Amino acid sequence: MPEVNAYVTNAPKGGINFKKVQINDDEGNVTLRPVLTGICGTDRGMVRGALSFAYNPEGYAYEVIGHESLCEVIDSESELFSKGDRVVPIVRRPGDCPNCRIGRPDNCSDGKKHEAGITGLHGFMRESFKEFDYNLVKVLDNSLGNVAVLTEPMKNVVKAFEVFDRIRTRFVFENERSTFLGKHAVVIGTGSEAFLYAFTAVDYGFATHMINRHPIGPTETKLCDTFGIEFIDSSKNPSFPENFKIDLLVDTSGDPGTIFKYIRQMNHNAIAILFGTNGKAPSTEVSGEDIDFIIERNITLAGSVDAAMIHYLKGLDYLSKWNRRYDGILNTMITKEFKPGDVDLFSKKPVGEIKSVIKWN
Ligand code: DN4
Ligand code: BGC
Ligand code: ZN
Repeated sequence: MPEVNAYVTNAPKGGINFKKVQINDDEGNVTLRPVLTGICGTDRGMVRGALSFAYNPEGYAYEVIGHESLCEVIDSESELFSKGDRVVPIVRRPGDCPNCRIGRPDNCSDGKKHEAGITGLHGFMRESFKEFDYNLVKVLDNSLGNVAVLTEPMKNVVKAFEVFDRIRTRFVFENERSTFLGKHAVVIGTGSEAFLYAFTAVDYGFATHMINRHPIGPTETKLCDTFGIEFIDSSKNPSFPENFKIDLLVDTSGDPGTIFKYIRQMNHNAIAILFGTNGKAPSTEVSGEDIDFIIERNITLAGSVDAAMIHYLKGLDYLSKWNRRYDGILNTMITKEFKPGDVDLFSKKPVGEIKSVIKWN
C-alpha cells in the first residue's frame, strides 16, 4: 500500500493530526476512495480523550480515525462490486463469540470485536484503503447522492428501534388500536443522531419532541416542521406539564443529570434508550426515589450500541423514503463541508451543525 494522507489520533489519549501514513497490513479485495466522511460525537469524544474504550490497532502508536463514510470503488477483485460503485463500509468487525458468529457483532458478548476508526482497527479518513467485499454495503439508490453518508449514523437508529421493538413486547405498549398514535417520544439532543431518531419515531406514529438547552437554528427548525416534530428549548421550558408523560425516551447527550431529570417524567411501562456516550459528563446523584420510580412503573432502561449489516440496508431504505417524500430535505442535514487537512472541526463544533463532512476529491 502506498503512503496516503490520513487523519490520525492516539487512542484513547486523543489529539488529531493530518499526516502521511503507510498501512502495510491493509487487506481486502476492493480498493476504495472516500467521497465524504462524516464527523460524529464519537470522533470528537475520541479526540478530546473522553472515550476510554477506544484503542489503537495492534503494533501502531496511532489510529486512523473515521467510521462514517461514503466511498467509491476504484478497483475491485470481487464479483460483487465494480469500479464506480458507491459503497458504505461497515464499522464493527466480529470476534468469535456466539453473537459475532451469527453476524451480530453489534451484540458482541465478550468485547473482542473491533471497530474501524474506534477500537483497534484503522478507520476511513484516509485517501484510499482496501476492504473485503463482505464489509461493504452498496448504495443502490443513486438519487441519495451525498445523503448516503448518513447511512452509518442511521444504522445505529435502526438497531436501537429493534431493541425498542423487542422490549415493548414485555407488555401492551401500543394504544387500543395497536398503533403508537397518541404516545410521546422524546429525544434529548439535536445532533444528526437525534434527528434520525426523531424521524424514525415520527415514522412509527409517535408524537415526537426534541430537546436541547438552547434554541435551534433555521435548518433544524425546517427539519422539525417538515417531519412534524416539536422542538423544546429546555432553558425556557425546564419541565413538561404535570400530565405530559414520556413513553419512549432516547438520549443522545450522554449527560446523566439530564437523563435522570426526564426519566422522572416517564410513563408506566415506558422505555428509555441510552445512546449518547460522554465519559467526561458531570456526575449526578441518583436517589432511592429515582430507583423506586423506575421499578414501580416497569420502566426499562436499555443501552444500544452499533448495528449489524441488516441495519445498514434498512437504514438506506429509510433515507431513500424520507429523501423522496420530502424532496431532498435530508441534504440540508449536511450543514458544512471541510477539506482534507482541516483539523479544527474535530475540536470546534460549527454553529448550527447537524452533520459536518470532509469532502475528499
Ligand atoms: P452530537 O452531534 O454531539 O450530539 C449530541 C447532542 O446532544 C447535541 O445536539 C448536543 O447539543 C446535545 N446535548 C448535549 N448535552 C445536552 C443536554 N444536557 N441537554 C440536551 N441536549 C444536550 O453527536 P451525534 O449526534 O453524532 O451522536 C450522539 C451521541 O451518541 C454521541 O455521544 C455519540 O458518541 C453517541 N453515539 C453512540 C453510538 C452507539 O452507541 C453511535 C453513534 C453515536 P450541543 O452541545 O451541540 O448544543 O452506537
Ligand atoms: C458508531 C458505532 C460504534 C460506537 C461506539 C459510534 O459512533 O457509529 O458503530 O459502535 O460509536 O461507541
Ligand atoms: Zn459515529
